[in-house]
Amino acid sequence: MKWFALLAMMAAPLAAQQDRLGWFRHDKFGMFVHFGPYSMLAGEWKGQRIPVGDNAEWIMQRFNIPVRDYREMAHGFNPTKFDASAIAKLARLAGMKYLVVTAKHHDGFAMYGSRVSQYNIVDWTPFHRDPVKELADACQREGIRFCVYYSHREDWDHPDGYGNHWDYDVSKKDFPRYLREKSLPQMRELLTDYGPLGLIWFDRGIDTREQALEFVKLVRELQPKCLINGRVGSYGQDLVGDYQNMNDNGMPSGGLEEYWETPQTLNQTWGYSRFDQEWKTPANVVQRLVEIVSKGGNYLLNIGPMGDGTVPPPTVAVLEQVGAWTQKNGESIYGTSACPLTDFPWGRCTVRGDRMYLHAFTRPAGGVLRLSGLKNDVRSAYRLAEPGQRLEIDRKDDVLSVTVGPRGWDEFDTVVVLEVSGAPQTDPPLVTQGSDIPFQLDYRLAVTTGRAIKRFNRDGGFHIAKWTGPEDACEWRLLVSQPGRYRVLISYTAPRESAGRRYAVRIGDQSLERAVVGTGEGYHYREFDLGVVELKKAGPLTVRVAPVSAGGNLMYFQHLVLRQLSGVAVE
Ligand code: FHN
Repeated sequence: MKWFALLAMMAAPLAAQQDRLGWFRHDKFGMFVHFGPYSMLAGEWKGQRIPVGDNAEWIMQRFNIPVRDYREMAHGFNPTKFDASAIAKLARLAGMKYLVVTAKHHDGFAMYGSRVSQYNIVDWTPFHRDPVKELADACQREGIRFCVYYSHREDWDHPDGYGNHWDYDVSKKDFPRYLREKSLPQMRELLTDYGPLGLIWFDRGIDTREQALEFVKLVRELQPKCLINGRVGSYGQDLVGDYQNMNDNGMPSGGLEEYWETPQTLNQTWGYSRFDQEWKTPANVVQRLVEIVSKGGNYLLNIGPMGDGTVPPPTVAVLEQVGAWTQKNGESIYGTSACPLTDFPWGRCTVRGDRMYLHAFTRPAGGVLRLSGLKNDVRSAYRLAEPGQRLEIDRKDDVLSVTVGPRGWDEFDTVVVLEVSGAPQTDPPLVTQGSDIPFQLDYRLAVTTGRAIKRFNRDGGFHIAKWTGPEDACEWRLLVSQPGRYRVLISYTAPRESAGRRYAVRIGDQSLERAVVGTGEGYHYREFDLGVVELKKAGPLTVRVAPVSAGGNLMYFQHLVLRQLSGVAVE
């Protein structure tokens, strides 16, 4: 085979994935709906309460409710006030563009008319309606992309599903049988009977990569355009789905180079709890949305309808106010991307082509927004709410000041548009030195080259991965102000297959070459001492880490530390 044919073959799945991701990257904001028989319990079982801060939809597991009793309770589930149109409309008004509903959560109860299991809302309850179908239709009417959540591993009802240790003998479980008899067939139903799905939201991972790939295969076969979230695969392994999920309510510190979404609650639980009244404010929701988008991700914000199907009034109130903001400021959110400039004292920034959207969460003294590090010329500035009114721009040295003035500030977030020459350009970050603080070179400050990529590690941490050859590297620019001898420490995790791979740490003109030490499965980072180098003079210095030769993934790199040694006698 010719090399270009091989290259094209390798690039094809990636291109298809990027194509599938198009709408998702654009839409940014989705509604998560956690709804099931647990909603009726509202956080309480026989006088025992789920504490606020804990997940009310986990009530069956938390109180080890026997399957028999939970099933009996579910017989009475009759959410007559469930109104799919109202929910889809609320999502649209809030500015949400996709909706993900729990078709089956960990309790094993199907919220749709499943033929695979009678334990579903149509056959098992007096309600006899199919909320998943009703939501699919309502979303279509409202122009919202319809998606389903499916708990593919965890199932506390099925004798072979994962998680129920109080009714079933765990040692006797036949997990492949659960997959064969329930999980995969139900997935097939959802992919067949509910029209085109935007995405399937799997949860809590699965034991092996092969099992995850069975779900991926089914989705690709039945709905090739449907996205698959990151949690389809086992935690602690590389991404099997189309994009990464942060951990629940997770907010990365920024700079990820893979597309991601963060699922977040509006109070402290996913399923409804009558005890949890800790609602986020509309300002907080808007600012989270902006922060997530400014870091290059999507915000999937949850609602938990009550047992009768009603959406809790505080949820409606918050989302309506969020909607008032998104309706006016949508241009600064949808279809935008992460901003290379971060860490402003007043807020955040999103980008679309040659426009930068400065989001001011607070009003700085004098009504002036200041930023530094932008290399482009700035053509004009105006508030998004008042495009005809140009704002005064001033540039001194590296600092750009935009005077917004005393009026026109938004309570949640004031958006100022900067029209600049071309896509915003900045210099790579310069790592400077404090007196006795070591250089801490992490993923955030690194500039990656080749295939090396900054990723979420699915345990809530971040690292650099996917570096397989010498051209895949990460680099930092340092400004040395204290020449001297420095101890070099590297922190990483490396599965068995990476052990023995050689890598080089180049610090100016000195190079340290070492072999990767295996650290086992999962992300338990370990620090290794690489020895001592001498930084001979003050001034700029480049540090680079890269594999020495081609092979599999080098390691999951966390950071490099350069710690100055005091005194003369070292090593
Ligand atoms: O266990 C679930 C939880 O109930 C909820 O569905 C969240 C949503 O992201 N996912 C799991 C925990 O990560």
